[in-house]
Amino acid sequence: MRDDPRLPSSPGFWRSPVRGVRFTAVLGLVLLVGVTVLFVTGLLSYAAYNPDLAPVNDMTPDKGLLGFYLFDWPTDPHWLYRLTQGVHVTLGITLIPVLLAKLWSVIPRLFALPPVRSLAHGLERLSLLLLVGGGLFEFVTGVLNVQLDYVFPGSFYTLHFYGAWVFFAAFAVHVALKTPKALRAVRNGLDERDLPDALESPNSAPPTVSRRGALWFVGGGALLLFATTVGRSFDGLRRTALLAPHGGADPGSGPNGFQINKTAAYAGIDPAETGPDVWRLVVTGRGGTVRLSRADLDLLALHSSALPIACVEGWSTSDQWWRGVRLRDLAALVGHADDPPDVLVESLQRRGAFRRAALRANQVADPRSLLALYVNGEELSPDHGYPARVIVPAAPGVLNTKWVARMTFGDL
Ligand SMILES: Nc1nc2c(c(=O)[nH]1)N[C@H]1C(S)=C(S)[C@@H](COP(=O)(O)O)O[C@H]1N2
Ligand SMILES: [Mo]
Repeated sequence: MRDDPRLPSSPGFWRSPVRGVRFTAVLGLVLLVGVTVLFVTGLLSYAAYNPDLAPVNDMTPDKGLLGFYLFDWPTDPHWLYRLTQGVHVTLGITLIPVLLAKLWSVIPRLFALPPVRSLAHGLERLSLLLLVGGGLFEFVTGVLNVQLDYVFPGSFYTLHFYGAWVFFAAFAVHVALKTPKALRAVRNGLDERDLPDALESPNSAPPTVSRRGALWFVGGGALLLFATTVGRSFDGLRRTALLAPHGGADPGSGPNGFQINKTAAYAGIDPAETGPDVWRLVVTGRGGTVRLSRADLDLLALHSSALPIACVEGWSTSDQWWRGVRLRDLAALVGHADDPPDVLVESLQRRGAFRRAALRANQVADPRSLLALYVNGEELSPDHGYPARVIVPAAPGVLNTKWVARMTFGDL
């Protein structure tokens, strides 16, 4: 039965002459580097949310030991998150053809009989289940989140974070077991017909493409995805990002003409609530509470900083020219003059995960961190957060709360 070529358990069933140890090894080595970068930049993205700071930022409560590595996310360089998250999302999308080709190349193994030859073999197969399942899960959840705009509201972080650890644990086992062989294979030191579990078909069909051609095909696919994705992170190239989600708000042109995540209408901001007679910013600290109108804010010392918006979805803008009140000056107004503490920022928005965010003391203290009133020389547009929004260097977009109504310093 093992050799009945009508059954997928027979090596003769799989007839592509492209399959072989070398083909698999090249793809595997690309993934070794690529997936490691994805894992590291993903963990950095999680750290950038400041999940240890306050429950409102903690997108994965009960992370337990998996949060062991968290550190104070810095404010320098100011494009840090733009870089790490741009790499994470762009590389993740680019690697899709490589992942699929790698899985395709080893499919015969999935059906090989007997399913378990020894304890060690059984354990290896179990790790493969986690590897393949975890890998597909990470790529699928990541792509869905980026392309479909939060299909798992609130739970994406939890799913993607736990999935990453499962995937990477299995990946590390797999790498330890396979890398020596993969390296030998690409250096040509391996004749796979000598191996007990060769990938090469004993019954191969006439070739329609060479192995090298097949690798070029995979690489070309990856390059095409890269070319139609990378523009998300560069203003001038935005229109080349054919794979970026379309149909969202058109930012138009002019000073406020840069990417909009959620519009004021989507967030349920009623223009009547932001008018000069109604809107007040309520700032609280150990020294008490002050209520400021937009005109009051204009009378405080205004400062400028050039900072980008960089979203977890991988897109970012170039630096915009923001003008507003320094967060540390607002802290000083309510009794935190020398040593600004953490702050909880709350929006007028009533529903949605991003209506509140906590910032760490180092972010409050940075002189470039603003409660912005203007951008590129003009009043903030409603969609960019009028009457006031937070902007902090190097932070993920979600920490840059729009339509701010309340700020509470200290005691988070
Ligand atoms: N109140 C509120 N603030 C918010 C959001 C939101 O949904 N509600 N989205 C955040 C996210 S995820 C990003 S990326 C930035 C986008 O800012 P922009 O729309 O001005 O580009 O705003 C942030 N501030
Ligand atoms: Mo975002």
